[in-house]
Amino acid sequence: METRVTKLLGIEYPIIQGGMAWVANANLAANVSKAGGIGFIGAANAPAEWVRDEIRKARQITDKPVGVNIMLLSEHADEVAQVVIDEHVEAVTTGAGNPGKYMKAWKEAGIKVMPVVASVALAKLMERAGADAVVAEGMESGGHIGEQTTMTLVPQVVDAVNIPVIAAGGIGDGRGVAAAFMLGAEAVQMGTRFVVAKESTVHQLYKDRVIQAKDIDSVVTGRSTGHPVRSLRNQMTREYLELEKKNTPFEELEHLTLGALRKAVVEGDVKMGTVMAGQIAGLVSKEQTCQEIINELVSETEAILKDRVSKLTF
Ligand code: TUI
Repeated sequence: METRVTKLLGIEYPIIQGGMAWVANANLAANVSKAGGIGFIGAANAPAEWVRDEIRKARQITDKPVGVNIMLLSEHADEVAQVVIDEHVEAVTTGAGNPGKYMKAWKEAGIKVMPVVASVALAKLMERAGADAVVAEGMESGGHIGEQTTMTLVPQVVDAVNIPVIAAGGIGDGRGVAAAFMLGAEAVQMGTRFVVAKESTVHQLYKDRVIQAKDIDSVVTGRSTGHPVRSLRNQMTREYLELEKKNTPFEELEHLTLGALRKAVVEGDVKMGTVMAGQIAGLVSKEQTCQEIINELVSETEAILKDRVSKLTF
């Protein structure tokens, strides 16, 4: 399973754990790396010192490469951008914006830079700015999303750039990994499947909600505010979508979601909290260790690529 991405990052398998806000801490990221993929600590809105501590904790768990995801809407983004340099992080992914202003400093520090993009235009811009790879993320993903699906976005990005493309959004098992490879991706980024990893420290009620989710259980709130977010349907999303229908002002909507992700992840409030998860939640059915998840993904993918593809007749 060697690709340009495994060679770029010095990892065994082309499997990346998405840097999920509040969920992707040192424990999750380091255990994904230890299992042969690569984990990303989600900096989200956290202060830079939290990120530094998590990087150091991850180093205690594994000497394999570990990454940090920088959420560019964060007021701490500038400081976090410096912390990843100071702490010699191997790789950075970015979300919810254009990381152009940090690229030069990261490249000079030898960091592998892989911006998450939701469009061909941003992918091309990032290649020109010196990105090592791009993560093409479809709207099947949980959290903050773009408009295109993974099925349509990935091949268009693959055609538009020469750097390797990592597919994200809607991938939950070996069938999804194999399909991403068919679209031209050289690695996958997965979030929802790792939310329920044994090493994931999210509240048990959050994990249970993901495991119980059916195919149609995710909804997108915030389309009216310009920050569309996919999460699992609950009382909060029902109230939010009602208010959006009534053209409620931005501030009032913000009030409903303020701190809501933390409420779900830390306190287990799956009614009024934001239970971010992707559309593939319906396929995620059990808690497993990061090693079990990665081993299963690899064996499923290999079996499909060997068996099913070779048996196709035309
Ligand atoms: O960033 C993500 N997923 C996230 S961030 C997050 S925390 C948050 N919570 C509430 C509101 C906003 C953020 C939870 N999940 N994924 C990567 C991603 N990036 N998806 C879409 C984009 C994106 C969208 C527009 C990237 C760039 C962009 O435009 C860039 C530009 O300025 O041209």
